[in-house]
Amino acid sequence: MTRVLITGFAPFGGESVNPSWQAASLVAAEPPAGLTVTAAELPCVFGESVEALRDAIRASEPDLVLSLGQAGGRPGVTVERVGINVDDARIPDNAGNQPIDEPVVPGGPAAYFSTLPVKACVAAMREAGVPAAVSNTAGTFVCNHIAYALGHLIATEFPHLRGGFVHVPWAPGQVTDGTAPALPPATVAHGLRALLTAAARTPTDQDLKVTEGATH
Ligand code: PCA
Repeated sequence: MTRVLITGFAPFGGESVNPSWQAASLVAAEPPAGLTVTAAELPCVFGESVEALRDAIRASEPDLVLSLGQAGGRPGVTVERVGINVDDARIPDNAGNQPIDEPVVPGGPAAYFSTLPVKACVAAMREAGVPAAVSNTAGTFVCNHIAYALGHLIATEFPHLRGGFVHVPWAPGQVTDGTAPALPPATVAHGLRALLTAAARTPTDQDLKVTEGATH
């Protein structure tokens, strides 16, 4: 049995839901075969979110951590390749913090790569019929903060762990004016089950060698 911790974020930016937490809850309620899945909701707050992530890892002792966040405007589920050591907030977080060009971890490395097999994860979601792509930037807000902090926790405190970050699109109820793409959380959850199954059976150093390069 592979033990999985899946995290989603609380709503932020004045929204009433966050599809990352909706999808995380759905996966935990109906996990894929062979996996036990625990879900934890992280506050959308710099710093506090990292403490909540560390507490959830200690409590659930996972083999694999998948952290999710909302990326409004993206048309598919995006598997982040990298988290960078910078907080540069476009809007305040849920506690009113708005850091500009501060490190996530002072003195830490510039970046951490995902320790999930990102291309196998994308391929598995596509095979499940869910639009997916590799992303080379998680932005510079709280999601990147957690993508980087997860890499740092793995590098410094939980060396047996593998983990990575995935952004999910808006849910249909969040965009009703027809100008932006949306994906139901149930569809996202269906793709994430396939992603987790692939991640559990694919060692990170045996990821697929397939073209996913992008100009962004
Ligand atoms: N998305 C934000 C933070 C929380 C979330 O769900 C982001 O992309 O940084």
